Amino acid sequence: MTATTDVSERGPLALAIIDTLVHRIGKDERAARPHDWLEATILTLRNEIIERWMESTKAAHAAGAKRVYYLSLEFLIGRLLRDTLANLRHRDEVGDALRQLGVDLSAIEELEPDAALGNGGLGRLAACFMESLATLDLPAYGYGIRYVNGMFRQRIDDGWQVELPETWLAHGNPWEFERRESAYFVGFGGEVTGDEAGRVHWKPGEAVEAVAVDTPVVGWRGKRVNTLRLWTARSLDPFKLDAFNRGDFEGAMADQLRAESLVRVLYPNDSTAAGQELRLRQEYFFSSASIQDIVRRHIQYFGDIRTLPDRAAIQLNDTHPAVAVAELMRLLVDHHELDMDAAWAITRATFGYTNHTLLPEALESWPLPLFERLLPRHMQLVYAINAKLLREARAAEGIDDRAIAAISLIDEGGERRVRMANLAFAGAHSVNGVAALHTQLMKSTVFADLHRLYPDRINNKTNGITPRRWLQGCNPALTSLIAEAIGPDFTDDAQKLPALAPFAEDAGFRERFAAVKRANKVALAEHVRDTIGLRLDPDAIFDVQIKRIHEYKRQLLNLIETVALYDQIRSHPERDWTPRVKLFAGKAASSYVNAKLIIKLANDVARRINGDPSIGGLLKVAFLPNYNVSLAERMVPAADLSEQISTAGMEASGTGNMKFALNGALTIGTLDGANIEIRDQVGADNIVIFGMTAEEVAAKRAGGYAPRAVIENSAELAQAVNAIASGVFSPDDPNRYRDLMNGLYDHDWFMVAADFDAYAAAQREVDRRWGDRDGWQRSAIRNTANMGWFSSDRTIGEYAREIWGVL
Ligand code: 26V
Repeated sequence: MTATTDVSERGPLALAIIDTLVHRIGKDERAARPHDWLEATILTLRNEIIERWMESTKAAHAAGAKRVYYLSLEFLIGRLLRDTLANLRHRDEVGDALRQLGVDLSAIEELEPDAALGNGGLGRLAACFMESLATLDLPAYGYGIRYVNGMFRQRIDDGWQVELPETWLAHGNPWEFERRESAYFVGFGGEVTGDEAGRVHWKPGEAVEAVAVDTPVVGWRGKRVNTLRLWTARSLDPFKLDAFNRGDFEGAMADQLRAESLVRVLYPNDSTAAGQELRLRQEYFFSSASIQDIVRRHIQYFGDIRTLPDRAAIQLNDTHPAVAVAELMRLLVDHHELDMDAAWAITRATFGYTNHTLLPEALESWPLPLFERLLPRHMQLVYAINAKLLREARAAEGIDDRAIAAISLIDEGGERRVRMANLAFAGAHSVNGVAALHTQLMKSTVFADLHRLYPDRINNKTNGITPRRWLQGCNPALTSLIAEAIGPDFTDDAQKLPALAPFAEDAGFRERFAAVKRANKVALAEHVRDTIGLRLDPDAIFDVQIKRIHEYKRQLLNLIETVALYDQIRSHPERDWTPRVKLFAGKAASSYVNAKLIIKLANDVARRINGDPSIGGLLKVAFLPNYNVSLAERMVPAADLSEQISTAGMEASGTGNMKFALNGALTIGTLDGANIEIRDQVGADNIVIFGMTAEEVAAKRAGGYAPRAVIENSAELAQAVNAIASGVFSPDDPNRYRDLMNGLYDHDWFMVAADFDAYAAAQREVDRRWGDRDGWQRSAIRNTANMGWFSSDRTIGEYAREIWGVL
């Protein structure tokens, strides 16, 4: 890219970008590469943000405002440039300035790496929440870890997933500010002693320094700029000069390496990752630094630690930061010399806890000896808290020994373990689920006994998504069309979207709505052709399942149904089949063997079906590599059908389901998580629901489920399962899927067989609806019109009023 336009036509913004390029990056415009333009643009934009950022902080300080602190080990932000420009209403101006310099803004936006500091839904939710907090003008900080390597990059080699390190910081990160002055000691291990005055002293055996790195978060219309504060680690004595001078270069670096290992990598959310020492170290590292920072700010502004709950609300994003409960207790008791009861009252009034999963393997607990070795003082405090908790429990009515054992912070069954969910529950005044069904299940299953003891604590906050990224940003054509129909007010308040509903009856509007979808499909088809060399028919149904690969999410159900459909088309080519494109994307945790095998199956099925000329292109299957936020932003606007087919009771909420429906896709889904509330909003006629309810799943499990009989009773299912098991899709290794398919016969934990016939019938219902073109478009429009409620602005409003007391 070189400047081609007349230099005299350059406006002040273009000149500012050139100035940044020369003085900050050290290049002239002829030498500048596209990445240099990206960096110069971000750095120039940052200058504008900084002033608003400082204003936001000053105003909150002056008002003595209560601040919200969102503690999360994951923030799946994706790219920032496009959304930041859009929120500042600055995109056209910056686009013009760059054009004067011969640079294409969209092209450099595509060069920005995704900040992939999260696994999936939980991390993306944290990112949507940060944007909504700024949009609602609430003073808030996100706290997390600045991982050097975020979520791995996925390559597909011969159909198999290969994990490559993700290097989002390779070109530096122009968004961030390192705050060397905001640094804290974080200790591990060592010993605890007491003095004559009864004070307790913890002398850690090792310590690292946590250093703050801040990223600005700009709300809609730039109203407010909040801070995402991610911690990086430094050794206290980064370079032991004496060792170096003796020639012991490795010894000199060892401490630094140990510190760096803390922030090196994001843990995958699979069961093998659970219980690893480095993970607990990460959890304590970022919780301790964050709590120290919050307490320091409170003392600096307000002087008295006892008013903390009036000025700070700390939300725990799952149990990953639950050790923060013990850390705040430690600071209150050991440093601020409060007694246990006073400290406990402050702690409970300050924390809220959000649960994001009921899967038993994801409920964190730490072997007691490990917890004690790493955090000896916190162990004592956990015992002390537990004593209080169990005293309260014993005094309550109807709590027997079994309930006491379930409530205890210590799991005594087998190897003793510290239960982080119980600690978070006990240490918070609010405990919330993320969709109505999930919250109900929290009360009746995992937290049943704690709920009986504290019946007012559990509450629901159904998840949401930011419409700035997930409608306006990713689907500008649909945004313009909606604005033409109902005016632009919906961009300030997504709950105005229902005004679009009457347009479902307007034939002209339906055509334009369909044309936008088709253009998005053409764009995605081009991307698919460029990345995996497959040609897609944009007039086929684009049927999309994109999410982490997990057995409970049942990509396997979709694949088996795909095989059954393929078989049907081959057997009955004369029937009036609906052309379909099955699109998959998602990452499997590297040690999750079945998940990786499911990716291989998707690719094997794709190769066979896409290469079979006898089905006349009626069915195509594609697995798109390296699913991330940016790929989702391409796929969501192009989907006709959204696959949300988890085993009922297992998906806490889902948020992908919301993104698709907002962009006019119909959902095929089970009555699980937020699907239920989506049905309530869009209307049962505009969604395709199938399968067992959570209650039916539980009853079937309890009653002894026999999948073999189910498979043998369904000709279509048996045919598909046997074809996969016998190697029809893996002639190079006919046994590749034998065990996976035998698992369906033997136990079928996720009830793929039990739901198969209902799912296949639901897919034929989708075909039928697609055949009624007007009916489909009506439904699509009603989906968009009725999804405003799922804006994360609504969700954050509820947290703010009902948990944090800040609205
Ligand atoms: C668990 C573990 C355990 C082992 C160590 C690493 C690790 C990392 C994350 C997790 C928890 C995963 C929980 C989660 O992502 N839940 C998802 O949260 C979404 C937002 O609320 C929700 O929409 C999804 O349904 C839910 O699966």
